[in-house]
Amino acid sequence: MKEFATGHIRNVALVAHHGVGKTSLAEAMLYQAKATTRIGRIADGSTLLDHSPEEISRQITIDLGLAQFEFKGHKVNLLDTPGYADFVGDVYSALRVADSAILVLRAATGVEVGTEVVWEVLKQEKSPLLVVVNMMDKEHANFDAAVKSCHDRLGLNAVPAQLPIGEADKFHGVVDLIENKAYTFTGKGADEKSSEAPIPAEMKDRVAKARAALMEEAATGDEQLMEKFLSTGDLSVEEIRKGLCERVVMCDLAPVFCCSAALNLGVAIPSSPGFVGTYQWLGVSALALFGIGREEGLAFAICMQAVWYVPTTIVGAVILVAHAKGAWRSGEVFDFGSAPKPGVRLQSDT
Ligand SMILES: Nc1nc2c(ncn2[C@@H]2O[C@H](COP(=O)(O)OP(=O)(O)O)[C@@H](O)[C@H]2O)c(=O)[nH]1
Ligand SMILES: [Mg+2]
Repeated sequence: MKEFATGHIRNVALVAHHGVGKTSLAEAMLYQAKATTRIGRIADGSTLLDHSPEEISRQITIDLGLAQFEFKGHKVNLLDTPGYADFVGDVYSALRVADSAILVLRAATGVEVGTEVVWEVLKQEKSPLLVVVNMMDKEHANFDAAVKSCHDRLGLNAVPAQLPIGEADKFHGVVDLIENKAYTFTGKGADEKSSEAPIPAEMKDRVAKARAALMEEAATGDEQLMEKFLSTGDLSVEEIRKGLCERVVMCDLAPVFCCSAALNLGVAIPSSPGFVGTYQWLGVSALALFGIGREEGLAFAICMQAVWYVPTTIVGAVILVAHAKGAWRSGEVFDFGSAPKPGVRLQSDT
């Protein structure tokens, strides 16, 4: 197996209420990254992650699963957690070793009871996170209401980094607010193709307003950026990324994206960075990766790494190695299910 330096490994946990599409999103990301040649479907019991007989018959995730893929020279370990409160222990395990989290919401309901449960764990573990509003294709999908529910019910500073083009059966594209570009979809699933398109005329005002809000949020943590934003009303794409990175790392802000995981719509868009699963690059190590590796960015990243990420990464690596003994299966998907819980195994190993 190809080896990656620690700095090129990302551990990302998918967390949410049950049934909102975490496993489907993981499957679509694995497909987009070419880690698999087909998109597994929950209904067919053909997913890489929900593979035990009980998970297939119940169509739910029961055990914490780990899948990996390579993206832009980085190895991404995705930790797919179960959504039922009975299994919340696995959410703790995942977030303890993850660098960052993707909080998935259902577009029609926004924050749900299970979201509130995982939110408590996210706060406790101080996980930098992004939000993905999934199921944008479903009836009653309402992106704005889902974002609002993050503010109202979680007190989370959720800031759109994308806007959907159309909702429910009209969902057919996204506007990337960072790059100020629009993408529309043709086809779905394995046939999905995104291509750049003009921002729809009827969305221009809304996009301008949302982008200004995003820029203001990006500028808020950085004096120089704020000065530039106040004097010119504008920031470059790199400056927006830099400002967002710093605030995401400090858990001050969660950028919000949207997609339809089961249909593989919006999971990846052609321009960089595009791939929702790797938007955790907005996290600490992203400072270098996103080409904003200026001296101050790197110094900040190194400080954060030393204070927090090095100890947690080491602990995470030890736990993963302890559990992985003999458990890697074909398809490079690792199942925690049959292994003892982290800590127990770790103790007996030492
Ligand atoms: N229409 C639609 N269905 C979805 C989407 N994402 C997931 N689903 C379906 O919702 C159900 C639950 O999905 P799953 O990935 O198991 O959710 P999890 O419990 O959060 O892992 C499955 O039947 C999926 O096919 C989506 O974006 N659109
Ligand atoms: Mg699942």
